[in-house]
Amino acid sequence: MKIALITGITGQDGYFLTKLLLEKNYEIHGIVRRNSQNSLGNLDYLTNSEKEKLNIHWGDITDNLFMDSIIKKIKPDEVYHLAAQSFVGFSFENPKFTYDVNIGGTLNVVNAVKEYSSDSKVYFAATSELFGKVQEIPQKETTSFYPRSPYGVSKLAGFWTIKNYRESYDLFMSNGILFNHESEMRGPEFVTRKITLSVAKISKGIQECLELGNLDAKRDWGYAKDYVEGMWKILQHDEADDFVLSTNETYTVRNFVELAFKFAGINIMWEGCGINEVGKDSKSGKILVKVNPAFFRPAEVELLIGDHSKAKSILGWEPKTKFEELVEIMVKKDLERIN
Ligand code: NAP
Ligand code: G4F
Repeated sequence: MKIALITGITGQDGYFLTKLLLEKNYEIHGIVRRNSQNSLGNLDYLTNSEKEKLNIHWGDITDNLFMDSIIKKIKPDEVYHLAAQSFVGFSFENPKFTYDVNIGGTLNVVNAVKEYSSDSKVYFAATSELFGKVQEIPQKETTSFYPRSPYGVSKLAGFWTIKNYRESYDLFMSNGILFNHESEMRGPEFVTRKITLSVAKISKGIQECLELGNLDAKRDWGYAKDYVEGMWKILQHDEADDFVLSTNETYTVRNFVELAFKFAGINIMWEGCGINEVGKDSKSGKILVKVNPAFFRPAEVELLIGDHSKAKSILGWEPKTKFEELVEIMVKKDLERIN
């Protein structure tokens, strides 16, 4: 039985990766930060029998003594390092905290592996935010990086730490440069889930309006369940390397809003421009979407569109879920939850 350690197991990807590795019969260890409710986050959506199979270790990746002792004790075959302060908007307000977790925490993970379990394979959750102000369209492994936020800069340090440890100490450490991937388990502050939750509430009459920032930002949005399969494939490959995982399609926030309302039976009509633009219910004329500059970012990533051909040819990985299906899954689940 293979042993896996997942940092960030309570997050969106942690949930789907746990389900995948349970299916593959792994012994799973997960790191969970202590919180006052003893909450296991998204893991609470697992069945009791799934939960009973997990080995939870309470601790924080910024604690190097904790990371050393865990790695020394478990000696995992595979480490999926997903834990991070992952919200770009928050990173502008809390850059130091973001650097401490995303850079310091990553260093603790890889250094513990180097010192105490050098046969472990490590997956690092890098990101399309590395491309930021894009230098090439579409973005692939060879595209130059230009991060646009403290989050992006912190992940760039993580990316190079992985590469540097791989080259310096002959360790199996790989970067997954993943484009946005969403799901019904996505945190409510990310734009996709914010939209689908609001659409569900608005359609049930318990929310008046959805306030958003930049409606024209373009993202390459896939389904998280498909992407954790790619993470696993990256660690099954016979050599450590860096891979882009993406859908190779891009849509605006505005497209996401229109489609999400459509799945709730509402047709959105846009009027006005800039911060005065509004989205109205085409039947009733009621304003359902407004622009609120509080959600603009000091520096924006305007366009992301990936090229996953390396992952396709080397790993045989391809996303299965199309944009429309993703939006439908998320809206349906939020309608179900609100009901
Ligand atoms: P997420 O839902 O925000 O999950 C982040 C996880 O990290 C949570 O389990 C969180 O625990 C944990 N964590 C944060 N700080 C920690 C600390 N100091 N010690 C221990 N655990 C800590 O993120 P996600 O969407 O699953 O993404 C997983 C990873 O992929 C992240 O590194 C993210 O930056 C990266 N990524 C995500 C995407 C995407 O589109 N989803 C794309 C590219 C890269 P709590 O539950 O206690 O907060
Ligand atoms: O959903 P977002 O907050 O995701 P963002 O910034 O693309 O970051 C996510 O994907 C990255 C991969 O590229 C990950 F590395 C990262 O951890 C995270 O998972 O914002 C998406 C876009 C942005 O352009 C933002 O300005 O939506 C725009 N937006 C417009 N109104 C909004 C809002 N974003 C949020 N969160 N809230 C709004 O009201």
